[in-house]
Amino acid sequence: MIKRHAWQTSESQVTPEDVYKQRRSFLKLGGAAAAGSILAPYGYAQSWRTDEDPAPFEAATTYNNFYEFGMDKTDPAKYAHEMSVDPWSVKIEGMVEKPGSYNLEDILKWGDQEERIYRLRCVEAWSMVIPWVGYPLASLLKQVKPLSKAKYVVFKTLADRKQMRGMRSRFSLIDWPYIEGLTIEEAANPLTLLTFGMYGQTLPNQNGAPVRLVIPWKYGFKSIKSIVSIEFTNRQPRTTWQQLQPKEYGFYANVNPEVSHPRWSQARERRLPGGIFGAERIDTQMFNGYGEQVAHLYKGLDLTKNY
Ligand SMILES: Nc1nc2c(c(=O)[nH]1)N[C@H]1C(S)=C(S)[C@@H](COP(=O)(O)O)O[C@H]1N2
Ligand SMILES: [Mo]
Repeated sequence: MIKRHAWQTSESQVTPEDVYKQRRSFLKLGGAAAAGSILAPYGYAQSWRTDEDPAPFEAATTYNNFYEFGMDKTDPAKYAHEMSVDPWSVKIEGMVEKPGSYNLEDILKWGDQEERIYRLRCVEAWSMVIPWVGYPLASLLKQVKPLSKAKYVVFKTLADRKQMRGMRSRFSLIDWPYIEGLTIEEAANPLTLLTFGMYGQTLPNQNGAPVRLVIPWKYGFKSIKSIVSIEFTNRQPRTTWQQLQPKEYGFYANVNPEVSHPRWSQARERRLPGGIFGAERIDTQMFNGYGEQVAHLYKGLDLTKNY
């Protein structure tokens, strides 16, 4: 069975069609754990909450940020197929009991796959509701066993100019590879999802195949795609967006309607994809609405300074 939790965005917001139309290809994941639990049938309530409509599969897979493939929202859908994701392995490095290079097939088995329907709030002030499939990153931590001196986890995306045409662009300002990081406590929080699928199928390349993070209480740029390295360290890393603009993007990047981006307010967001009259504007919630699960992580921290 797919586990559900009270803090999830209501299951009624994803249509059975969206899930079942796409889910067959999830079988390609191969791992018995993955396929078995994903395909278990589950019910859908009929009540729809118009303020939290899920993005149709089409929208979530054609409006993307994945700068390795270009800066336009439509570039990843056009060019991410040029990346080969099979075979795939992830290096586990640094302050950890079981370092090594692990095949995706092995990593898939390290946790129970479940569906998580989360709001994704981009720092650019748009958001979508997306049904992801994965297991808590905490399950991976249990397998590889970080040493007690490890205080941070650093993630890196594949960086291959041959396969990623955005990297070859002369407009690219990023110092590749794309790097993200979390504190060990954030990494172990049950909301932090190591993600292999969406809408009941394997992740499309443009959404970060074959494995990415989804951290729903932080701005979308923390949810790093196509991960090839997970490193444990005692030093806070300089993340990609921090390196580019430290005054605009911090290490924590918790969704916070009260801390404006220097160039725009974060108080409201456009819920995509929107209808014929455009996207609805809604209030942004502290921690993207997940405060009950994560606010304790930031006790005593000044969130206006640690943005
Ligand atoms: N490697 C990598 N990961 C990335 C990005 C990127 O450019 N490169 N963009 C981030 C941003 S800004 C957002 S909003 C989300 C978008 O995820 P989605 O396209 O699956 O909705 O991915 C994040 N992960
Ligand atoms: Mo974003």
